[in-house]
Amino acid sequence: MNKKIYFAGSIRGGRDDAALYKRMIDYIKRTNDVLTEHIGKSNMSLKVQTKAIDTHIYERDTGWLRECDMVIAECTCPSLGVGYELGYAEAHGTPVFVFYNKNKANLSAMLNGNAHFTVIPYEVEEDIYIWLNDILNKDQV
Ligand code: 6IA
Repeated sequence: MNKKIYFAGSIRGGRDDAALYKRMIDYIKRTNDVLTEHIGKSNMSLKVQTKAIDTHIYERDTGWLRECDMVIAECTCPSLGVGYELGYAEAHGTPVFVFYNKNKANLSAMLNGNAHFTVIPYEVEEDIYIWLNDILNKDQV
């Protein structure tokens, strides 16, 4: 059965890795459902920032976080929103997998030191897909 994956990646924290998010999302989508496909979009407008729109985003995203089977996050680019989402997933007992490029980022101790999170430091992008295969094929998740 297809799993529902919540992919988390930086938006207002910075879009330097947007193309990488898209490649990861496309890879996951080959075998599973990604609830947050928009994270990889290159044309996302960051300027619109009204309270009403943000309330809608918060309500929709936390709903998806409650219904997903697992969270997969790319955390090389630090993001307040992603950090919040990971804590929210942990509070709901949802498995969380955190990827980061160890040559580019110094991961927060609040993620790296958290026993609930599976933290996956990588050096080259190809390694991500090997790990994704492993994670997505685990029966117990
Ligand atoms: O603090 P950040 O913006 O970097 O937080 C990124 C995380 O929060 C992502 O993993 C998303 O799941 C969630 N998130 C933040 N902004 C949005 C968003 N904005 N749409 C969906 N999820 C979001 C839409 C564009 C907006 C400027 C109108």
